[in-house]
Amino acid sequence: MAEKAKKKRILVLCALPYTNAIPHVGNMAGSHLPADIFARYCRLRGYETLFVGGTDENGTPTEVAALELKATPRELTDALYAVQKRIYDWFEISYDNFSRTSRPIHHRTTQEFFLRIYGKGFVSKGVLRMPYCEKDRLFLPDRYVEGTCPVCGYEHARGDQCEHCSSLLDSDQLINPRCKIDGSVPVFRDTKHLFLELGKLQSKLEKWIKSEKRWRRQVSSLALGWIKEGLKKRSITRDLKWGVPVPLDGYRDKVFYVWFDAPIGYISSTREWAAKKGRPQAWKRFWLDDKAKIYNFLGKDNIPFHTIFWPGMLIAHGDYNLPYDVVGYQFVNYEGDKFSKSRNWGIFCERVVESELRPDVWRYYLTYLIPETKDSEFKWEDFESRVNNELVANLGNFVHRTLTFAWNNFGGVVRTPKYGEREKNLEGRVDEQLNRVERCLDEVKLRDALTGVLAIAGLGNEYFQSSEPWVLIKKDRESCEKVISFCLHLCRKLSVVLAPYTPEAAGRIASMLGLREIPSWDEISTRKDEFHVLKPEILFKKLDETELERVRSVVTKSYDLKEIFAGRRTQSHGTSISSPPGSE
Ligand code: B3M
Ligand code: ZN
Repeated sequence: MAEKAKKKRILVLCALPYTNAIPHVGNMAGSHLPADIFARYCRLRGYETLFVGGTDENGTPTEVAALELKATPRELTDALYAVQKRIYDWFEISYDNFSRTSRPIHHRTTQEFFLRIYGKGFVSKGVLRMPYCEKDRLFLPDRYVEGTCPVCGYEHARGDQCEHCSSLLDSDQLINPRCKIDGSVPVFRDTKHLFLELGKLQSKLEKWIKSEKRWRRQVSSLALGWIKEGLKKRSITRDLKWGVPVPLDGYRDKVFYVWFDAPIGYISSTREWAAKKGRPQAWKRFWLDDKAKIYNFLGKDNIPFHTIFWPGMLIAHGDYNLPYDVVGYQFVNYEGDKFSKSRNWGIFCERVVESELRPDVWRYYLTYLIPETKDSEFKWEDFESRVNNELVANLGNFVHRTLTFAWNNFGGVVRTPKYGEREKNLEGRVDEQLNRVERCLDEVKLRDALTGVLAIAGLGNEYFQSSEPWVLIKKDRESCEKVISFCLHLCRKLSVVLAPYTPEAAGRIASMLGLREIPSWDEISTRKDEFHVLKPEILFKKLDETELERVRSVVTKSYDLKEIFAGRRTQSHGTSISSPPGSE
């Protein structure tokens, strides 16, 4: 069984954030964190695992942001890539490679990809009526334009997609279009473009989507909804300067549409990883060999692109693996409303790194917010109670009381005696929970799995409490050692199952248990002859009102992009984004 499990090959991909969209904790809980938990689990299982991502730096989103900051797209993305990278590092998101779609390897990969599908007849030429600003003498692509959604009537739909109903749009479909920058009404003019012939891919896509039984229902039903409407060709080029140039005569002054090149970023980031490893062909193990299973983690509004548009591109190309699971999530809200940077409503990652709370505390609570089947909501009251009642009073307490007892009463050295009926029964109940954790993690039900982890700590606490080792130590040292040994083995198990969620705490548990490292998943039930425990330290501190208020006042004030950008640009070597000039 273990041998077979080892042979799995898993590629974990997280949707590439736009460089200028510095994440809030909802973004963290809605893609990076679950992708990381899953990747860490796969590594613990001994699977051949690769987890890659990067920043999505091309096209309109970047041009618009740069324009607003009076910077070049290059300056902007250089500065903000560093900010983004630092945030994921702080949260211990264990990317094996975190690339940028502005890098040459990505340009090359995108152009090769395009030429291939063009050669196979999946790209057609055509003319688009695009909004054109007569004042600036420039075509206004997708995100420069907003208007009313023709599908649901939402008034702030973007030229490429309605954020409200997720419909994919072209800007000439918008009712009452207006320029996003100055609000003026654009005129429409013809311009030559290239199109992906999605219609030609419809039947293959439909067959594929219907055959994928493990997807969440909300993902399949959204995807099948688009199929039912009938797929139409979709433009893949834009009249912009910043992006991947189109390598085709007659179109060389254009760049690719950002949603065309961005998903190819998954491949180029894998290629970059392989090149950095000095094994330039190794990326093929994940993309060309169908033994590899690809898991895509993404938010709700990215679902159509990952179930239709990108798989359509992959089918057109013909060589690459399609996603095995499209783990599409719902939305995370904040205290009864949507997150909003402009209204300063939410918790912002560039401030969380200054919160002086361990990343694990955030990771723990954010795991509960992974919107697996429905929208979730960050609530401070809930944060406080989960941290204090679960992380501190259940998990932390069990580990701490066990280690402290072993340290104070056995000088840290605890042998493993023969266990009795009681321990064997309890072991059975623990194994049930372990199986549940494993099953849930395999199915990417990350929150349910964490509930199983807590249940194990709960069983440990019950056993410790009812065994009264503080009484036993005075009259029956041997029985007492049995209880503590059993609890230490439970702590060891916890260090394994906690590792995907709270990696730092899991590592500290292992090291306080005197282990060299966190055991692998296969060794979870191994019985050790004895433990040599180190002097225990508190695992997690209780959050009192004052501390909570302090944290809250730090993390709920976002820096605006201007401050962050200015802060980065002036510190050429600094890694800190903690004090952009003028923010104090
Ligand atoms: N950057 C959209 C987003 O951040 C886009 C994802 C690209 S994944 C290939 O929501
Ligand atoms: Zn809509």
